[in-house]
Amino acid sequence: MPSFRELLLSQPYLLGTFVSFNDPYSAQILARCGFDWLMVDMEHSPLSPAEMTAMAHSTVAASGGNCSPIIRVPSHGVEWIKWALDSGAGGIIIPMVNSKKEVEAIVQRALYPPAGQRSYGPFRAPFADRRVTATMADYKEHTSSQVMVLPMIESTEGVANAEDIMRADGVDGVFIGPVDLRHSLGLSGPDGNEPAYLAALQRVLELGRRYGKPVGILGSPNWTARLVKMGFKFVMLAGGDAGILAEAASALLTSSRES
Ligand code: 3PY
Ligand code: MG
Repeated sequence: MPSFRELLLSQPYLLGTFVSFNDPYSAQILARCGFDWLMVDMEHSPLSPAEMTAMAHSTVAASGGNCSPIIRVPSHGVEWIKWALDSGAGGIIIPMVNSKKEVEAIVQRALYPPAGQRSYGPFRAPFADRRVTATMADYKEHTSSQVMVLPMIESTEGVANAEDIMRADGVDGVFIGPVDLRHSLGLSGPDGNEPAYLAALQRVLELGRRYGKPVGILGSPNWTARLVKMGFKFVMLAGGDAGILAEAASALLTSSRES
């Protein structure tokens, strides 16, 4: 099965969503629905490292390797980055990265020597990547070389420092958090046509093109086609497991009451 990196660099765009239930079940269901990737969200859900690891492995198993788990860590801390990567996931998304100093520290935590200082112990990685054998000896060669380090740009400071973040060695692309970015611009909601917001998106997209690194974003379904046309290479559909369930349940009740 191709890795998330190989898919992202070869396909026109990838569609994902996020999972937040403290159990592999929603990841299994959504992984079977045809999403290219699922973000396991440790930032805004109180997932333990053990739950995150089970959700990542279930995503791979339920989809036969066709859906890649990408872990959003809750902060830049070395423990989170280590646990997320040791699950064998295809990448990490790191929230609120605002400066060159922050991105350099993240890369140090995510990469093995000589590029970084990651410690070796991917005991659970064989369950996320079939190329890794039980001894894990080949994890370094197969999986770690494919892992994507994806800092989030989601503040005016992050946009101002976007070039430093984008071009940092060890950074493989960036992910825009539109809600936080819009809050930082004094706006609300997940999307909109305000010139300051569109200029921020265009700036990051232009840097992505210049440095040959893919840019992703959270997107509402009615904005997805437009985001892809603008140049976003991976879109995380809003809602996630809880939102999709709530929306489907409301629609079911409404149509049942009207039938
Ligand atoms: C944001 O929009 O701020 C996000 O973090 C999206 O996941
Ligand atoms: Mg955010």
